[in-house]
Amino acid sequence: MGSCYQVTILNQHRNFYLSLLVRHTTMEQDQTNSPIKVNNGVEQPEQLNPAAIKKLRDMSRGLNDSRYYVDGILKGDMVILSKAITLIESALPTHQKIAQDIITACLPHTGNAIRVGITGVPGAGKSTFIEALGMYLINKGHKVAVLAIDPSSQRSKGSILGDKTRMEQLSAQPHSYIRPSASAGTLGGVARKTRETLLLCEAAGFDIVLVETVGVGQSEIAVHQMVDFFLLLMISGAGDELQGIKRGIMEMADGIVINKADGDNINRANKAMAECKNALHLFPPAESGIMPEVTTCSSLHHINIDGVWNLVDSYIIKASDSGYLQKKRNEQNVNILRTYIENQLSSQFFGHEHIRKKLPELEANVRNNEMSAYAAANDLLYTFFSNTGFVDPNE
Ligand SMILES: Nc1nc2c(ncn2[C@@H]2O[C@H](COP(=O)(O)OP(=O)(O)OP(=O)(O)O)[C@@H](O)[C@H]2O)c(=O)[nH]1
Ligand SMILES: [Mg+2]
Repeated sequence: MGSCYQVTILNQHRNFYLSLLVRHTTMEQDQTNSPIKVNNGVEQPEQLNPAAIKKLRDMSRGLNDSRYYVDGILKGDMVILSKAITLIESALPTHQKIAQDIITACLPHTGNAIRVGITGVPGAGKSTFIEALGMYLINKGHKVAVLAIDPSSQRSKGSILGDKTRMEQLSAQPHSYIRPSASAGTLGGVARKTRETLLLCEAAGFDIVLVETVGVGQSEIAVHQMVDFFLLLMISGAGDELQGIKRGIMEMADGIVINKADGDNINRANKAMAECKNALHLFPPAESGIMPEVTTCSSLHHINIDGVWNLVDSYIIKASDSGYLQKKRNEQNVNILRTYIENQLSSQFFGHEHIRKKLPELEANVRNNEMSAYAAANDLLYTFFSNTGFVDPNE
């Protein structure tokens, strides 16, 4: 019974307060007459996690709005540039799609940089040289981007980070941008990503792009196909047979620099320079019509870095005056198209389940002379094309 009584009292109280509340709200907010003291509103805490909301917004922006990236890149925003390069490097089809949109929109703003490829045997001093040349160019008022092609899986992330510490001064400069190589993959894939990164760097206002090859063999060809000037860095005394540098690579070079010309190494460096000059005379004339120059420098002690740059610069002037530079870039574009098609066809062909099943048997037949190579190839090609339509790699 007692509890019933309590409930009635409570209800009476509640009704009384409710009527006061109604009166109060109809009193046109006249607080002086209000029997209830009105406190200032207390802000409600956020119901949603702002960090998560921002992340979602960024994600949807990332996936939908290439404009966000393009605007940022054209303003020279390095953070946005880095994010866009990460999309280029991503294997996710949605990321690839937006990356291609970004590149297409940036294309009209590319082509304004001098593109220099740098190659040389391991330990020739490429990273040290890039640090010295980069600092020299920054001091001359340039904006310098440094990229690398490294398709080899042997090189760990650690040594790429090592490169960054070797470029300590350069990486601290606001007008420099150093991007280590895209993670290991096929050379074709890594080269494409580096080339696309190069284009975005140009759109972001970098007027000199240095591309270091840190692989061996084929990566030189990949770099050669994306630069205006291909520089071969050599050292003296590392063997008579031109340090295992293949003749083909020397032939590709637009200029050769003998590095580490310092201390008691200067004489040897000069001797190596003379040998190189002689060797170059034996090569057929370069397609550019410009004879490759040879010089020496010390990257460690910053000796003759300006001389090396003059060599690059005078080549660029001659090649653009003759129209060769434009022709070379146009050809490079077409080469990229062809190489990309070849890579796609090849990976789709050899990756196809029917081919993977059939190939070992036909290879064995060919090996044992039971079938001609052409017949086996045609059999496989027929199998492939009769079982496939075009597969968009971005789908
Ligand atoms: N004396 C002297 N040593 C140099 C010079 N340039 C580079 N070195 C040294 O040579 C070594 C190799 O230099 P790196 O710049 O790492 O050579 P790299 O070609 O980038 O080497 P990888 O990235 O391994 O292919 C380092 O110990 C440098 O300090 C130079 O001009 N003179
Ligand atoms: Mg290096």
